Amino acid sequence: MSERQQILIIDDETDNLRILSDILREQADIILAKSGQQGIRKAAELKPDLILLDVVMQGMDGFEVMTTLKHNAETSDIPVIFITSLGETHHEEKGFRLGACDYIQKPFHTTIVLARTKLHLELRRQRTMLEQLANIDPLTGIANRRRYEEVLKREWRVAMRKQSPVSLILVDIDNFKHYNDHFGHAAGDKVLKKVACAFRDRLQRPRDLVARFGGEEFIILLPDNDRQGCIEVMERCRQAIEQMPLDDLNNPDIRHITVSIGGYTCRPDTDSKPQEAIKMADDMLYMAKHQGKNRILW
Ligand code: GH3
Ligand code: MG
Ligand code: MG
Ligand code: MG
Repeated sequence: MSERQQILIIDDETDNLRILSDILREQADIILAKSGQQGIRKAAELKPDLILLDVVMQGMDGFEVMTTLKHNAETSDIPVIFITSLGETHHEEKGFRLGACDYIQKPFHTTIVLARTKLHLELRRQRTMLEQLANIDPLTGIANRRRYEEVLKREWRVAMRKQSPVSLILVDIDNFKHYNDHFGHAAGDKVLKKVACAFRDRLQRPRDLVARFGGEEFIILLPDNDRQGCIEVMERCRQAIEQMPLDDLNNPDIRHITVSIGGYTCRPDTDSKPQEAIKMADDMLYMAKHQGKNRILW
């Protein structure tokens, strides 16, 4: 994670924008906004790592900007430092109450601005790294089971509220032990990566999620997708793997692998639980294996 971070500076005075960007340019890439509205737009669009926010501004003031940022899920996580001429304790208290991570008074000292932005950028970097470690499967780069279950719980609640269907798909590679025994674990790992990419490429909607569920098992979540949509995705995934060439892995004996897939669609209500839906998909997968593998069942 050596890529440069981004700081968004929101201030209605051009001189302040210039001075601050001169100071901070070495630490990060700088984005400028000359009004609250513009700042909110750029924050949502560019998702900077840190925001420096003036309070007294023409039009929308910094406190209002902060409130808007915190109410938008896309920007609520971005750390914000107020940088303002309002120096009384109750102003500072208000800033922190609204969710600021720091408060710097104008006229500011360069060294203090630098030290504090550096600290918050570093915290941000560490947080991103922890989130990756907690949510991403290191081998395949897709979501892990922990992440899947978290998203499933959230989508389950949404589906209950909207009375919409949710589909779950469980995939298991056929005879993968044999593949490993034949070509070694490293070759098996490469196959797992290719399979993960293939599934990710086959999902179309932004809320669809594929995760590595365990060893050679994958799980797909299709929010707002009915049984017919689920069957289509299952068949698309099955065919994608069956047709996926493995020639580049230097295995002349086995050029293709196959998967078995179990699917389950339901309309979540107060009596049903996400874990039960996973179990239903798993039962379907088990039957697909028993019926001869390389097939889908729902
Ligand atoms: P089936 O068609 O019944 O699913 O047979 P299978 O051999 O795929 O199933 P089984 O559960 O017996 O074995 C799964 C194998 O997956 C065991 C292990 O060698 C392999 N596996 C699990 N995790 C990994 C991994 O991270 N890397 C590699 N290379 N292989 C893995
Ligand atoms: Mg101002
Ligand atoms: Mg298995
Ligand atoms: Mg298997």
